[in-house]
Amino acid sequence: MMMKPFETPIYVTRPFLPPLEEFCRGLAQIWQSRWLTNDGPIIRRFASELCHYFETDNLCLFNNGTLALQIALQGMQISGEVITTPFTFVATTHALYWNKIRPVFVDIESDYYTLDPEKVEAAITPWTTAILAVHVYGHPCKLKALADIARRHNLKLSYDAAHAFGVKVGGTPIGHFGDLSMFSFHATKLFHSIEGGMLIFKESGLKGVFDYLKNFGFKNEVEVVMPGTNAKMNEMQALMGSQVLHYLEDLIQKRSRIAALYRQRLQQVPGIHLVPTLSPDIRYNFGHMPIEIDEGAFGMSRDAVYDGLKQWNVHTRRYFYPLICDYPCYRSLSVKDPLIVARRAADRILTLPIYDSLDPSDVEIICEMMISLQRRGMSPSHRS
Ligand code: T4K
Repeated sequence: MMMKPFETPIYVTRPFLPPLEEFCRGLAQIWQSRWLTNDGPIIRRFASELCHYFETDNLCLFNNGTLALQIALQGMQISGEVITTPFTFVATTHALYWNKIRPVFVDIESDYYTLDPEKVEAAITPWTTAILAVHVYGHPCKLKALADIARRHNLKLSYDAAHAFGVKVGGTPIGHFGDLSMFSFHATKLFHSIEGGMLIFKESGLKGVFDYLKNFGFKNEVEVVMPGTNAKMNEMQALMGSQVLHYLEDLIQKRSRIAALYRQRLQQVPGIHLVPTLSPDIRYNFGHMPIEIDEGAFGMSRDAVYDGLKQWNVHTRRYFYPLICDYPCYRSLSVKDPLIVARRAADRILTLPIYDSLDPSDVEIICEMMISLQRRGMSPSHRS
């Protein structure tokens, strides 16, 4: 079958937007109050909605996830070496770098691409102070094993939960695990506030520290108690977040149907490897749709599929290629672990379009396109 390109681009994601009239009603309140930022009424309401959603008071909002994580590390006084994953968005490592912490990259496990606890334990040195693990694609890390290592070695355990809003394990929101979790509310996320970030943490004493650090260290008009920065969320962001929150369950449901359709259409395709079904006690958020392409069995490389789909106006992404340790700014770090699984994942994973408004018939076409690419890849003329 001859495939025709989509007339309008299909992106890896599109942000959900609440009905415009609903957002305008919120904007009218902002116009009336003339309170735009610095702990205004909407951000306070948004924070309390999130406290309710996450069943905690230990929560702090920021203008983006990267600064939230930087401030988290600073506020917890993490230093020395931190064991982390190279298979993540670059901001995870940048947050360590900005705190003058040495990232120690270790490998991931092959099912869900999260940190491999055995590799973590093997990498501990006298300088190790913490583990920074990532619930990549919203897949929960090996929570119990990591908690056990952290406890035995007296290390802080922090999670980059940028992808994991809405994920629960055994009914417990994912932010409750470890000492601290950072969530990103960027426009490309399932849950967003245009830009935004959040920390959830165990130790209630950290709230005051994080509040100072995100607001220049101001205690009052004349006292600055620490050298903070400016990482405050504003009222427009909070308004968007507060409204998107009301639609969250519906968004997850819609995405779960898209993911099921992809799985059904792609599971029999030779050379396409789907993420194993998550354990039934995990409530997943379907934030991403990663697949692995095994070049030998599929007949075409992941990059060729990426290029082929692009010609048909389907813009997939190679989250997360290259590995962070291969970026020039981190290449000088010595990496002892051969990172076999992470390298394979970075070379093979393609993240397919998934968002609430993606038309199921377009998902069918995207799958047909991949199958058509495979036929082309298998043909002798393409191979020669
Ligand atoms: N830790 C992890 C594990 C993360 O993944 C991230 C962020 C962070 C930390 C840091 O959190 P933040 O500081 O960002 O809160 C995107 C996002 O910018 C980034 O937030 C995200 N991770 C990362 C995985 O993806 P890009 O450069 O791939 O995004 P971009 O602009 O190419 O957007 C992807 C597609 O989304 C576009 O092709 C079209 C669509 N799109 C995008 C935007 C911004 C829209 O339709 N509308 C939009 O407004 O980084």
